[in-house]
Amino acid sequence: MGTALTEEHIGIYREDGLVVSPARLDSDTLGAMRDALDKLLRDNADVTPESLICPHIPNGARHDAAAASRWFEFATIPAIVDQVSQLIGPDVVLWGSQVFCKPAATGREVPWHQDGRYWPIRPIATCSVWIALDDVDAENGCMRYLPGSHRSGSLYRHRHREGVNLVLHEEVDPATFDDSTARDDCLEAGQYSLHDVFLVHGSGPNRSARRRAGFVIRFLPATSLFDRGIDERQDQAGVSFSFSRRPLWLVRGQDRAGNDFTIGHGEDFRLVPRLSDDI
Ligand SMILES: O=C(O)CCC(=O)C(=O)O
Repeated sequence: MGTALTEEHIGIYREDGLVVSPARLDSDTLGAMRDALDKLLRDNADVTPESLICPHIPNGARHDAAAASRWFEFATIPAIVDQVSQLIGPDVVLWGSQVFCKPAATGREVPWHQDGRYWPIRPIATCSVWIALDDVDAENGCMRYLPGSHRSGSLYRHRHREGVNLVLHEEVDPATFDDSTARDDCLEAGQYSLHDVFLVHGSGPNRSARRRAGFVIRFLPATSLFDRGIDERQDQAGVSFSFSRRPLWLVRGQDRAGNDFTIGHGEDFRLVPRLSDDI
């Protein structure tokens, strides 16, 4: 760890919308994350593993403060936050995280989408860090992306798509883009990539005999507002939630947009799918 992004990496991020970090997790940290993942999966065996939302936040008895604080440590690894601030500026807010774990053979598809379609952040801005907890490649459903699709800084038309084998139900209308330039974000366990909020990306189902797990950390520049007034309910693989009580942490610099860092802290937090959940 500890390797800063070079000008070349930053250039790739600006040009393509995604860059693989030159750093990787050391083996102790990777081992600790994989152990934490095993526990998370055991404790939430009734929740779709493709959509384990915000393990860095306590979730009552089944995901207590001790378990959450491990994930919070993972979500705020200083070398990773340093790289994020190289990309989005000195004022950085941790606002979300998610485990996308696709079991062998049955793991679901994530349709082509832009993250900005889903989130109440204005102006829309986020850098997501996708950490591979397993080796991920085309066979086990690694993330795929359309290089440069973020550059317009706008959202493409999305359409609703039904299906039990989908993690998300909004996808970029296939008529609006050409996926012939798609690239696979192949990573070894412990490597990670960083991607822009407007990047068109998704992933295929896991048809292999290997699990495909990733831990994603979401950061916004503190020049954007996490706007709790935009309270659209979200539905991911059967997990329904809203963002209204989501706790935020300022992890670098100063807030410049009037974000509220008190809401949601120290409250019970539920990961299980219940329509009344506010996470
Ligand atoms: O893990 C995946 O396949 C999708 C991840 C994703 O959409 C994201 O991190 O924004």
